[in-house]
Amino acid sequence: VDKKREVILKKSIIPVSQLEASVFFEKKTLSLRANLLNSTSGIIAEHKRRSPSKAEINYSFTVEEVTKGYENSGACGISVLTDGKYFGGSLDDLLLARATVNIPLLRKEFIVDEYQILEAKAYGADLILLIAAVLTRAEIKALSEFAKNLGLEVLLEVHNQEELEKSIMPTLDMIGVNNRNLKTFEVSLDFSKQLANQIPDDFVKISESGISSIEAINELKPFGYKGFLIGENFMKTDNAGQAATE
Ligand code: IGP
Repeated sequence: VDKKREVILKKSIIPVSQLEASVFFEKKTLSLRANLLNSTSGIIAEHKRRSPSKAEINYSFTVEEVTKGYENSGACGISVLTDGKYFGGSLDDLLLARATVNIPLLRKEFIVDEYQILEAKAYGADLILLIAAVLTRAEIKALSEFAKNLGLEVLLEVHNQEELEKSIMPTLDMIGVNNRNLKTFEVSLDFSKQLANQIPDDFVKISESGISSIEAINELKPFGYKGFLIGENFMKTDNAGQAATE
């Protein structure tokens, strides 16, 4: 984490004062938590061009086409990958998404520093992701408090019981169980099923990754999941976006 932080701070050529001058600091953020609690679909659709587990998913659509399609299809929110190295995304993708849709936007990134949260806010995000696998409890606390103070919601991602136990704190809004093991890329809905009853009810539960059918969603709902984060299955279709309703 320290190494990654160094790299980020070296790259951070935009001064904090300039980020803070963004119009989005004035704008009230949209609540994904509220949308998930009020929705029956619970779909959070992701913009993802490629990934470490799948070299290429889709490069043939613009961010605007994909995100407009997601919004029109009734998604509760959209996740935008901004990591360039592994996912081919950028902060510009987030900004283009913000200019296109009026539903909550998640900055999907490996966040290790407050600077990245300021960027998220400056480029129009409504919520951020924190990944328990790469952060200590103290880091999760500091970063989530920082985000909440900017009016951003916080989605914490866990993959096992240990990560969940170390992370529970009131500054989190939603807890997502990643069905994909980030080290082995093994995917199983069982991860969501096994952890479900250990997530306190104060947090909205989201199941992430490897969801490719309505049957999968119907299987997860009885475990209390309100949100379903879906990337590849939508992006790989010829009509990314439209697919979200089918
Ligand atoms: C989406 P999928 O299998 O539907 O494309 O997965 C999303 O859950 C996945 O992209 C993801 C992710 C992450 C990416 C979950 N957690 C952390 C990068 C970093």
